[in-house]
Amino acid sequence: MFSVFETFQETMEKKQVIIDTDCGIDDAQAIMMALAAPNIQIVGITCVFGNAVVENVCQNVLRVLSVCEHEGIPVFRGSGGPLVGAGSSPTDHFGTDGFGDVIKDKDTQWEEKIQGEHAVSAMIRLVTENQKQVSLVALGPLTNLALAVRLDPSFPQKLKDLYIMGGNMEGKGNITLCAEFNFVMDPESAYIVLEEFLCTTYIASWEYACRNALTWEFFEEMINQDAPAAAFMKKITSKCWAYSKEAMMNKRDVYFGPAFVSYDAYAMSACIDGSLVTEKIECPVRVELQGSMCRGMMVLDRTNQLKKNHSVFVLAKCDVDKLSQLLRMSLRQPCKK
Ligand SMILES: [Ca+2]
Repeated sequence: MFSVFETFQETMEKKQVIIDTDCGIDDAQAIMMALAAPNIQIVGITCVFGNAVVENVCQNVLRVLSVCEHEGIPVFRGSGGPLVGAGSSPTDHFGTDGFGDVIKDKDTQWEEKIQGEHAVSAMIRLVTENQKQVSLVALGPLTNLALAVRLDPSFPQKLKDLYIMGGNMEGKGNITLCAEFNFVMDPESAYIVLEEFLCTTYIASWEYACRNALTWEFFEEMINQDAPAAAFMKKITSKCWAYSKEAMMNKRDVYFGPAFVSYDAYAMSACIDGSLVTEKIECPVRVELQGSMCRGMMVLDRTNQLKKNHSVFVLAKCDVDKLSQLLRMSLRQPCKK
């Protein structure tokens, strides 16, 4: 016997989504959010280096799917480094394994659970099979996306739309003076994506996340819910300085004041519920590739000096109550979907 709500969920048309991720703690939160959303169908998760080496990223994604009992979603291994240069080693932002270095029972069979197809090929195939129906949510360095457009120049126009967590709108950096982590890890890929992906694009920048931050009290309430996903999130944030109220006091305080910010959740939440974004700026953008201070910085061209004929939506304000609700629900898993 189905309830009215369950019947509604089953008949509702779902939004198809590919998640491209460098799975650290906030990616896990964003993936869980998508898993919990009744209107979202994840058709594949593609992995990229970033918060950890790509092998760790793959394992982290598999673990999130296992905690939420969604092991059937295909996971693909993608780029292990940026287009240019050797790339820097992953930061200790979320520990060396991306999940706060607290997980001891490693899965030695993880490689058998990853699809044989490369992430970039899978991305192109899934989008070609379902043209104009797939939303791509990019939560890490944009290397896989840049490679996809090089392999198939029509890839962007086959997408329904693109959501990116990355870049900055006020020139405030979180890893270098002026640039945000995902863009800095592979500036050339970020440049290619913002020049060549002419599909509808939404960008959740570092400052957008910080300006729409939540409280540490909310964070405590969220991770202390009685569900396996909440317990998992509590565990991986337990020793991570980026989730330590005390450690972050001095860091984020400089620009934005003390608060809890789950970066990737901002891009994912915009994909799940567009009404959650209450203000956005429509303008062309470009990534700076030169310079000793600004390499990797995203620049907003609000006066049309670049003469580009493609604009993106840079997100500016969000409904934090709606965001809180999605975050809260994301940790009440596993649940029937
Ligand atoms: Ca990420």
